[in-house]
Amino acid sequence: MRLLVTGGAGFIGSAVIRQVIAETDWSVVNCDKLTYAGNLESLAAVDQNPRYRFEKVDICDAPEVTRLFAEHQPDAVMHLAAESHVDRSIDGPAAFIETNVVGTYTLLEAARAYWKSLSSDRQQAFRFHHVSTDEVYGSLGPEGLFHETTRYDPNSPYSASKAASDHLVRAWNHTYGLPVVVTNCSNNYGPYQYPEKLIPLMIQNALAGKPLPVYGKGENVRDWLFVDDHASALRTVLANGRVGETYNVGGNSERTNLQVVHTLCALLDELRPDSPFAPHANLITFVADRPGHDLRYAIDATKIRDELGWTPRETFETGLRRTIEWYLNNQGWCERAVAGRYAGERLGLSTPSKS
Ligand code: NAD
Ligand code: TDX
Repeated sequence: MRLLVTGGAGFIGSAVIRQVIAETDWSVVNCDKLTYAGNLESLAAVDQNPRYRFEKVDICDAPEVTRLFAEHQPDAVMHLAAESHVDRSIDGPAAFIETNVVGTYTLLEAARAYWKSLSSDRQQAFRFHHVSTDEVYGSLGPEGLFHETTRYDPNSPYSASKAASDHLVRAWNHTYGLPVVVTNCSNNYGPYQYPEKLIPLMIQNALAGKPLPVYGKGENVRDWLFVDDHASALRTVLANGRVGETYNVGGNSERTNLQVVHTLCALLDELRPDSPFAPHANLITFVADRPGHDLRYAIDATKIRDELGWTPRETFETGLRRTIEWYLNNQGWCERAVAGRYAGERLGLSTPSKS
């Protein structure tokens, strides 16, 4: 099996590639533009492996994407390349429209032309796997779960751009017969996540004794999934998912943001008892809310469990401990990831668009 992964230098894509190289005999081509979020250091464990190749390509670059298909002859595409941070989408939506919508369209068109050129056996076996988010379903109240049939209701520029891309993928299946599968996953956490997202930002700030900025009252709920569990779900759907279907992926781990930050602070107190900043919960600071902040996400992952036998391995507590230990042991990765790019400043307060 030859797999073309887009966005493989990012948080989830690199987890997928490390897992695929370690646990299968597949070959992987990683197509990534290397934006601020792309980091080849996250692939150090595989970059000498003969089954791994890196191509620095922007998915919006149609001739280059066409070349990738011709040159590497993939049996499947797993599409993760995206602008992924909600706060950045509020400050500057253009890059989100460009990569998430136009980029997905460009990739679909190149995939379709390539797929049409394959023998009928290879056409049947081919898969275009689009990796998406639960945020396309909008916001839940205190009750209920997102199902695969939940109406799309995206609220942020990020989630609207992902919803648009989901619709394009669905249409390329319906109209052209391209064999697609789609997954919509809840919030991931784990090693190698860019320190702009809640959990790694809080870890980095706590270690530096900086305030831990909780938006609003910290009552918003997310359904957390350890990144390696997401990677295994993606492999499961790619291998066994039914063409044209959507699978929701979630961790059955709903927590308010305030619960997440308190749990994280308690673990840091335990792992760094001599820190001058312990108890770290004293650093918690309530700050202005995110504009349009979705209240609650929660996934019904019954379909992927019952049809494909996937369930997560980590609980939130075991996964968070592993994550914090990884960040404590990999401060160099964090420092290099943000150097000259991001100083931990507040994003997403709708300051004038940089685009
Ligand atoms: P990330 O921001 O860590 O990584 C994105 C990667 O895509 C980076 O390596 C970046 O360089 C690359 N990229 C961006 N624009 C590109 C372009 N035009 N061409 C080629 N490469 C480009 O994101 P992530 O958290 O790993 O998310 C990966 C995917 O999973 C995204 O599609 C995201 O919407 C989806 N997702 C993320 C989460 C989450 O909690 N992080 C949850 C559900 C779904
Ligand atoms: O400093 C912060 N303080 C805070 O209270 C940050 C960065 C976030 N938050 C809140 C906002 C959210 O309610 O924490 C929650 C999680 O925020 P993010 O880490 O920015 O994630 P979220 O907005 O939920 O989106 C994530 O999950 C779904 C990913 O970034 C998306 O790519 C994915 O699709």
